[in-house]
Amino acid sequence: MKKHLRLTMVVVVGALVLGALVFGASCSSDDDDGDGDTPTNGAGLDGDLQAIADERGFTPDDIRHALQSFVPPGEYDEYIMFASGGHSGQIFVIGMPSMRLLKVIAAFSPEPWQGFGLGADWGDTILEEGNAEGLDLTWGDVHHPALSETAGDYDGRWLYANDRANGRMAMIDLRDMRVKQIVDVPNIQTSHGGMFVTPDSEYAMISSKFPMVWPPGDYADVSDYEAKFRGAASYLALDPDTGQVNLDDSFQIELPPYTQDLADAGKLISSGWSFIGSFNTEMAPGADFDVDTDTPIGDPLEIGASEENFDYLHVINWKAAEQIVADGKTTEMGGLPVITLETAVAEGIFYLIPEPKSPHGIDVDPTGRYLVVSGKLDPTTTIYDFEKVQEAIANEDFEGTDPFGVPILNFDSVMVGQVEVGLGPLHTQFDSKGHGYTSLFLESAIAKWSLGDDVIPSGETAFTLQDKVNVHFNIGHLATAEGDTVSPDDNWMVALNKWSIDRYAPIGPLHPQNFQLIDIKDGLAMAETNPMDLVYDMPIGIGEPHYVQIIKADKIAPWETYPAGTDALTMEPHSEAIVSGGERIERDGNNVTVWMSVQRSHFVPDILRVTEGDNVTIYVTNVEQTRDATHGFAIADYNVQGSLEPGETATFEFVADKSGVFNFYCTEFCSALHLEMSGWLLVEPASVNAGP
Ligand code: CUK
Ligand code: CUA
Repeated sequence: MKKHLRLTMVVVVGALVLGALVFGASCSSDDDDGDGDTPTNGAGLDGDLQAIADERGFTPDDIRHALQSFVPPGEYDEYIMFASGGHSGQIFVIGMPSMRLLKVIAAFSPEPWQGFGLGADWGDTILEEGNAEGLDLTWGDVHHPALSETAGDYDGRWLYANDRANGRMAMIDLRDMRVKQIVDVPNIQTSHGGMFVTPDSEYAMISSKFPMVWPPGDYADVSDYEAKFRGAASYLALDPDTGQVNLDDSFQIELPPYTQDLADAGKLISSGWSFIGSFNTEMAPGADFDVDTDTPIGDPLEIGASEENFDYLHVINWKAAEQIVADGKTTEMGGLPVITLETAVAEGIFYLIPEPKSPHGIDVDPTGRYLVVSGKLDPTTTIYDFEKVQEAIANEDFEGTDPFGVPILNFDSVMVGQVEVGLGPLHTQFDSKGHGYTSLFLESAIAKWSLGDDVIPSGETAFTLQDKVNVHFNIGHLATAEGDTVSPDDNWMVALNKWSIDRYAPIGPLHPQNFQLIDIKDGLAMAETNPMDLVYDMPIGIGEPHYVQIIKADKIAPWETYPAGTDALTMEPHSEAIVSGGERIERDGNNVTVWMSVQRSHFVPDILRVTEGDNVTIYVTNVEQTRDATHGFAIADYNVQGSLEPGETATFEFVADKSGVFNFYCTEFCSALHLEMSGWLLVEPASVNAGP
């Protein structure tokens, strides 16, 4: 394996040097350096490099792709990709174009390395915050990460992500790339249309997926779906200084009991609006089961939900909704002001647009003008023009209302293009030159197509297919660099594939997910001269990522260490932080409090004596300010483990309910004497002190 890696490096590094020479001489087939070697595969290499390329069976394309994505040892990637971790409940931080995994951010699930949820206060506090009533939730299903924005551009401050399974959201501070908040969003049970951040990070949007009994907390049978179930669109207000969600300024809008799917926020001309796709506007609950005959009665959900040819794109004016909330025309539910469906219709802030059969993605182009939806069961991508949407609303150009009185805009009045992209279109991303890139799940491909005349390069025809590239396999989302901003970067795209058959060495029935890096440089040129080019495969063996956002690395300014004595939960000085020499132990009845320091290579104090049944609180400060000097604090047989970054103070609280002598140790190999970095927790049996 080592040899394999080294060879690759030699080929690639060498090729960089020689490639310049060879291309500089504008001659790739002759013997440039005069040493008598003759290139054999047309890659323009010579000497040892050619021999290595031949031995390893590299084609000229392989070598070119290696050069495109390779980042030399010690150098940084240009982009950081934040990938949802699916049912791992985490978020992955990946360098691009090298596709190196840099970090796993714990969010909804306990994570042992960072000690998230294993005894240290920051993780325990946050996980508890996200607990549904009476239940310790220990996982989430992260689908859509969303970076904070300023003027429609990623600003590198915060990251949000939804929990598809439990209707929650997490907020991550990019200064330390740790989760700071989990919110169990009121009035929704599951979530899918989120997170999406409005262009100036006013709100993080999240909507329900499956409608729930309304008002929440009541009980109703699914046969009462239409009458008793509702969805909700949530606009979670973000604190402009901390990025945290402030529920006091947040609100929701009641939605019909359709299954709301993906969502996106408007930008530039569509700023102040939001869009949510939906399916199952048939309101089919699924098939009941006859227990006498053991057969289903009626259609399964997938059939019932696919009867109609159109579902509805929800078009919501959140800017106008703010005023309705300010005017108090809301109903309080679950602690949030809710604009009822009736009010939303009466106030003219909610409209529907027919969208072809069982749509999935809704994506707003960088100009904010084009709204792109794709029907999973329709081989076309449909494009609406926001300007025409505004006209239709102003002219009341409706083709009726839905069963809840929501006006349905005339499809033909607002639709400006349909592109036949291929089978199973799901999601669309954009470059800055008027192109959409749509993932084709069934076809395992990406289609590149052109938007309207006002944004495409001259020479291209509006709303036509330009190019296709195969991916491997069953692509879900895709993302372009800076893709959800008002100015995408026109260079890289990542395909997020669900299946990876035959792409990697067999590792058993569970295969990795497959990220594929695709070159879309010079996105402005015609496809014949600049086709999309598949460059690199990256396996992901930790959950199922759904979506990623990709930001220029230099837009983020992460801390190198925490300022001395920082509470990672608040990013403020910890009230119990100490400096070296400030260590102490205090006892007050049954409560034992320890102020402990850690540094290479010792804990102070390193012997702790408590009595069985004591409430133990240990404030641990990593008193180092050296970058990367991380220590851990783990207690054997007590299920306690935490990671302490330089400068961090964390609190470990537990009841010493088990007597005995327990080793504690540093879990990071921090120094030459790391193995010596340990101590003892002596829990004296209660009876010893019980007295006569
Ligand atoms: S969804 Cu996963 S492939 Cu949750 Cu964004 Cu479309
Ligand atoms: Cu500190 Cu090992």
